[in-house]
Amino acid sequence: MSRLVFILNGPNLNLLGKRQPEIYGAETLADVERDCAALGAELGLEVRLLQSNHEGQLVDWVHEAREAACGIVINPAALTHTSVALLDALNTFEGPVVEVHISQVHKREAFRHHSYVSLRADAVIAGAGTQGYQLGLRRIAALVGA
Ligand code: DHK
Repeated sequence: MSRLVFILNGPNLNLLGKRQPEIYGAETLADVERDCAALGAELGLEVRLLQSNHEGQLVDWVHEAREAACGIVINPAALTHTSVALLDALNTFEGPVVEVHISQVHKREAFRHHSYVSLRADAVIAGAGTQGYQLGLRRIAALVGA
């Protein structure tokens, strides 16, 4: 079995650390990548962190994950609330999927309360800050028996 976990990130998360730090915190996506790589090494998992502002690119990465990855941690960002295409792509992936939101979306605007991706996700983590990615990785490890 593959030991690779894809950590996928949607629109605007390239600005993590600079964008609304009062909501999303001061850590950057590079910090998230470093921390997840270190945790992955402990858990015996390799991680590949990817970010795109484009829905189709995220769909393509989910298709790649079908061949390459044992699990997916995904923060779809705004696509959470809009993207049937991403949901359909994730429905073609056989391994575990954990959905992560840095902020506690249920304390925010009503339009953030609905997630298409949650119809597929095996676990959903919201409001744990960037630590949510590591929690997601630990859950993938448990589900794949790493
Ligand atoms: C990130 C975003 O960019 C928003 O569009 C989502 C999510 C919430 C987050 O909390 O990580 O609504």
